[in-house]
Amino acid sequence: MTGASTYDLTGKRVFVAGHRGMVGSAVVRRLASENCTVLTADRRELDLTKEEPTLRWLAANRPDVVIHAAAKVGGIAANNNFPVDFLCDNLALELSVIRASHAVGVRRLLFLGSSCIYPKHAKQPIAESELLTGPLEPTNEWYAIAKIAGLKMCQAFRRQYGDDFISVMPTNLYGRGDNYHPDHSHVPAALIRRFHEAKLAKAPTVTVWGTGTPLREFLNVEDFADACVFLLKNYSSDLPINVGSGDELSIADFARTVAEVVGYQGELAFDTSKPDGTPRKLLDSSRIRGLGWRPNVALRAGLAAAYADFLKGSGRHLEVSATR
Ligand code: GFB
Repeated sequence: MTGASTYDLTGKRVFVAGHRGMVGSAVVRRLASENCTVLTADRRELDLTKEEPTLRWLAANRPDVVIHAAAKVGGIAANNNFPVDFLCDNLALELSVIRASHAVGVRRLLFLGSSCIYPKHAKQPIAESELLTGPLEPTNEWYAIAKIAGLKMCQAFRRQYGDDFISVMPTNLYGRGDNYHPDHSHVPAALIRRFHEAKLAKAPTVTVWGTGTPLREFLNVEDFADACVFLLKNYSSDLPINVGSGDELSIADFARTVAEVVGYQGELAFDTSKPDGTPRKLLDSSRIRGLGWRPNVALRAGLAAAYADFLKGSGRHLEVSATR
């Protein structure tokens, strides 16, 4: 069962929860080329972790579609250091947004998960069927448990009430609007910033966390936003669906690529006191490929665009952790 289905966004009201985050803002940009009305709520206007105000806001604004891109996110160190925030904030957001969406009769909801929902030693490339087949990676199990709960909520609402709620699992994302916090960001933003600062300081070495051996797959956020819109229009199933690029490389090779893009010519040093996280995380994206979607942005070109964005200062340089 592929989950192929068609839904027309023309004339629909689409609420993007978390529109200031890296993913939410990319989804808003992508939706601009659809013939729909995009709804957003400023964080000062609406706290999405609170169900009553969220319900009132949705009832007043009547979206047909909700894209739940609001989440507490961060890299391996942030996940490790703030387990309460990653577990509780994300659960609160899911309960509030998903239940309120059901209550006001939202027609379609797209929930964003993460590749870290899969077991640490999942079979590679990771098919959706690997979910809950083994223990999670300890550095991000709090976030993973919250995201698994979100996808289970979508399945539960679909089973009990027939709601058309779907879940999408992106691989590691990077791109415009990322969070460049030196300690709490994901590896692409962390290294763009570190290599840039080292280039300016003419520093002889740059430190990369861990052994450099973990393998990661990276997808540009503009491609991911395109996949989200594609799935809204073409996919309906209780099975989560993976979205990856197939661009897998070691963290050491990734760091060398970022250094080249930034123009840093010094040496790399690996700090093995820092965690590696899961050894490999390559998604099996054959289901979305089978529906006809393909990524467009090559890694080096995407990193060059992300670096240009960083230089413009449009990322979030100092926040403790990102979106919502
Ligand atoms: O991006 P990252 O934090 O995400 O780290 P995960 C990826 C790899 O890069 C790890 C290494 O092996 C890190 O040790 N790395 C090297 C660095 N230098 C750095 C650095 O300066 N900063 C960071 N952050 N990493 C996350 C989860 O895991 O994946 C999240 O913790 C989320 O919850 C995300 O699911 C997609 O791939 O390890």
